[in-house]
Amino acid sequence: PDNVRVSYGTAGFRGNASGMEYVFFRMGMLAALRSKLKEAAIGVMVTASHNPEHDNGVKLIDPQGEMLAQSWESLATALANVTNDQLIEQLKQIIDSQKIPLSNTSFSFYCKRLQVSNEVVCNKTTFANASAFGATCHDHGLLTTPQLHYILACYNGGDIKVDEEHYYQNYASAFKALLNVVSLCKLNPVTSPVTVDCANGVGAAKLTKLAERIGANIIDIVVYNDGQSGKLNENCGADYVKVQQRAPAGLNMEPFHRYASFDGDADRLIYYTLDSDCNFILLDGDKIAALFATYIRDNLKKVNIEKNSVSASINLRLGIIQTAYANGNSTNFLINQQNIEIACTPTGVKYLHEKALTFDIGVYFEANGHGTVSFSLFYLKRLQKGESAFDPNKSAEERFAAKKLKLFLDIINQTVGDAMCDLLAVEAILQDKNWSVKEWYRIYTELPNRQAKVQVADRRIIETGDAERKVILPSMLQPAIDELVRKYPSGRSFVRPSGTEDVVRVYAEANTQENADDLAQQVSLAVY
Ligand code: NG1
Ligand code: ZN
Repeated sequence: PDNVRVSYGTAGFRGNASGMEYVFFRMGMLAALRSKLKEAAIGVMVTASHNPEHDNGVKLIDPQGEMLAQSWESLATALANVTNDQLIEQLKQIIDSQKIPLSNTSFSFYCKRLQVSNEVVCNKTTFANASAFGATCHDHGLLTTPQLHYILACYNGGDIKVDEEHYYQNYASAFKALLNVVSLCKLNPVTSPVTVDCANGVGAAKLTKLAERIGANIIDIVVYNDGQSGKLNENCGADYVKVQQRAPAGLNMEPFHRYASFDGDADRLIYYTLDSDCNFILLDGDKIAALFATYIRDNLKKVNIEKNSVSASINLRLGIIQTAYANGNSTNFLINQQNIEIACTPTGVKYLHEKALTFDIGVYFEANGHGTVSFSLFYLKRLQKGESAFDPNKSAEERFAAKKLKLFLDIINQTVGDAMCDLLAVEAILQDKNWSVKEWYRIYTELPNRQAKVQVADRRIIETGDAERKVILPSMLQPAIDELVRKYPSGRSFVRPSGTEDVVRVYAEANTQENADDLAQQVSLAVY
C-alpha cells in the first residue's frame, strides 16, 4: 500500500494481519532464493509471537536453525517495500548482488500461526509462491517457533525424516536420563506440580504431548490457557505477566506453588509465584540465566575438567549475555557474588546468540524469558575427556557431575530460546538442588522496575548506542534522562525504539516500586 513501509525488525516482519499478505507473498520468494544460495532448506515461520491475535508476522530461519543472517534483513526489507512494478527488478538485484545460482534446487519449510483469521491466506500465499519459485515446500502445520528451528537444523544436518515426534522423543528421553542421574544422587527426589499458562497458543498442545512422552510419574505439568476458551496472548502469556508483573487473568495462585508462562509461539518462558504474604514474585529470564549458569559452573567445579584434561592450561569460558533490560541486581549478583563474566548486547536474540558463541558456554536470556545456552565444540570435547578420564578412584560426586553436565546439554535446544526445553531444564535443576521456587527466587532480590511505551510521530528518530543503554540522537534526550535518574536511589533508565511495535520503549528501575514507576513516567514525558 502507498505510504506504508515495513521493516525486518527484531523478529522479522510484524503488523496487523489484514495488511500483510504482500509481505508473506514476497517472503516466500526470498526463502526460495536463500535456499538456492545456501543449498539447504530455509525455514519460514508465521507468527506474531506475544502480540495480540489480530497481528501476524513472518520470519526466515537459516539452515542451522539460526536467525536469518543480518546482511539479508535489508534485502528482505527492500523486497517487501518495492511496488509491484519494481518487484522483478528488485529480485534481479538480489539475485545478482548475492550471486544466487538459480539452477540450484531449493527447499523451504514453513509452519503457521494459531488462530489468525487470515492465516490460511497468508500461508497459502507464502507456500504457493515459494513453490512457484522452484522450491520444494514442506508444510509442518502448527509448531512452536523453536520446534521449527529444531526440525530445520536436524533436516539440514542430514536427518531428512525428522518430524515433530522426533523433537518430543529427543527431549523427553534427555530429561528422563538427567532425572535418573539426579535421583540416584538423592534419597528422596521431590516432585510437585508446575502450572503452565500457554497463552492460549500453540504451546498448549505441544507441551501436553511432551509431558505425555515423559510420563506423569516423572513430571506433573498442569496446562492452563490451552486456547479452548481464551484468546491468544490476551491477558495472559509471558509478556503480559512480565510487563504487568501480575498473574494471567483468572489464575488462582497459591503461595510457593510453581507457575510458568509461555508466549504465543512458545519461545519465551518465565516463572512466578506468591510469597507467604501473597506478594507476586517474578522469576524472569535473568533468574533463569542465573540458575542455569550457576548450575553449570558448580558442576564444572566438581568435575574439574581442567585437572583431568590433557592440556590443563586452557580454561573454559562461561559467560552470561544480557541486554539493557536485565535487572541491575541480577548483573550485580552474577559479577560480584558469583564471579561470572557478563556481556551486554542490544535487544534481539540474534545479538545475544552471536555474542554467546564467543564463549565456550554462553548462557543468554532476555529479561522477558527468551533465551538458551550455547556450547562450543571445545567444551563438548572437554566434557567427553572429563567423563572418560574418570577412573574408579574418582569420587561418585565427580562422576555424577560430569554425567549431569552432559545430560543437561542434551535438554537444551541450542538453536534458539525454547520455552519447553527451558522449562525442563529449570525443573531438572530444581529437583537436583532439592529447591522449591522459594530458594530459587531468593538467590537475589530484583530492583523494582517498570516498563512503559510512548507513542511518538516517528520512533526512528531515536538512535541509541552502548548496547542501547544511551541515546545518541536527539542529542538533548540523554542529558535529560541522566538528570532524572540522578534523583532516584539506585536509579537507572534507558529508552529505545521498539523493533516490533510502533512505540518507543522506556525502562526504569530504582530502590522502590514507587520510584521506579515515577522515573519511568518522568522519562516517558521527556521522550514525548
Ligand atoms: P522490541 O519490540 O524490539 O522491544 C520485543 C522484545 C525483544 C524481543 C522481540 C521479539 C522486550 C523489551 N522486547 O522487541 O526482547 O523478544 O520483541 O519478539 O521484551
Ligand atoms: Zn515468541
